[in-house]
Amino acid sequence: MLNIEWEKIATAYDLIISEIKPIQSGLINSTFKVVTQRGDFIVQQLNTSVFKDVDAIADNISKVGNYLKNVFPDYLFTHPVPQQNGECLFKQEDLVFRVFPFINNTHTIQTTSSPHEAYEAAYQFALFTKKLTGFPLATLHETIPRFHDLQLRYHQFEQAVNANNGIRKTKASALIKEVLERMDIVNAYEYFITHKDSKKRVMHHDTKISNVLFDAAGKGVTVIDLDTIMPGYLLSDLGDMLRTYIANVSEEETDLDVIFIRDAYVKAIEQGYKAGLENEISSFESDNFYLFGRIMMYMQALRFLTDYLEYDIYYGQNKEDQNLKRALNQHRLLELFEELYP
Ligand code: GN1
Ligand code: MG
Repeated sequence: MLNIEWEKIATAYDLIISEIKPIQSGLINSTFKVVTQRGDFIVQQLNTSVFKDVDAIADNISKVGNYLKNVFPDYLFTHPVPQQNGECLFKQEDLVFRVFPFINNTHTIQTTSSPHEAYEAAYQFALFTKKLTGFPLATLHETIPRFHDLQLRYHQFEQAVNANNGIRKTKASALIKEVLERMDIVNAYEYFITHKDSKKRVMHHDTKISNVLFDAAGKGVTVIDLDTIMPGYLLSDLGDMLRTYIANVSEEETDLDVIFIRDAYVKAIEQGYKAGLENEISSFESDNFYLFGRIMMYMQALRFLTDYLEYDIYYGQNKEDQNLKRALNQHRLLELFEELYP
């Protein structure tokens, strides 16, 4: 952990911080809950090697936030907190921070442990996209260019395979072979995105369960973690929910024999999403629901395996061969998913 100069952050945002608590929040950014004289806030440090253009992120969030404030004033959107000088991003040498209000009486969860939670989350992600139906899509930046482009991810994987001639390539050889052979999924992806009835919308692009706020009664309240809001296809959000909610274990599970798929969660995602998006979803998109899951499970296997071959520059590792193990997990999930939903 880099040295965070909390006093400077406190001054910039006019906060007197009395408590700082790190919050577990994924592989990329670092997040803290702080208690202050002005209430509780979330302080997030952006990972600038992943998010190279932090101003683009801030601009997207501000445009979407303003639109929602004007058109749907009742929609709960977590607007970033400005500093005293009006800027939202606080830059301290190489580090970049922003602050969000902590929404009282809400909490996040780390794992999906009932179909109800899956339904509520899917409903909230769909509602977010639905509310932004009239938003001018072309004004959004692509905060990570071609983020969920499966063709690109496949290509990056091939390059990583060709560039690595070390022990890791030997260790991963069986999986590399299997993964390289799945061009059928890349082709299905191409078919989907080039079809006349697939539509670009404002998508969240990181729909894991910990990016949803829940209230005490277990109802979804809103979605958070808005760095990757950008134009995209339904496959991104629906696919990543399938990837992250339907298994009984997380992507960190290393015993492949214990993984199974919970059908009730698959149904809950589909129903919750359709309820949130209402008539906005086309029958073509709806018919490709399972394809979205295959695409995102496969993409994540590719991304973890690419990172393994590139010595963990993106995801990091805190256990030996962790990214290989994650890739094996995602590949197993894909196999199980394809068996159940051919
Ligand atoms: C990253 O850090 P986190 O969990 O929010 C990644 C996602 C991956 C996920 C896999 C910007 O998200 O795309 O699916 O790890 N985010 C980025 O755990 O690359
Ligand atoms: Mg994230």
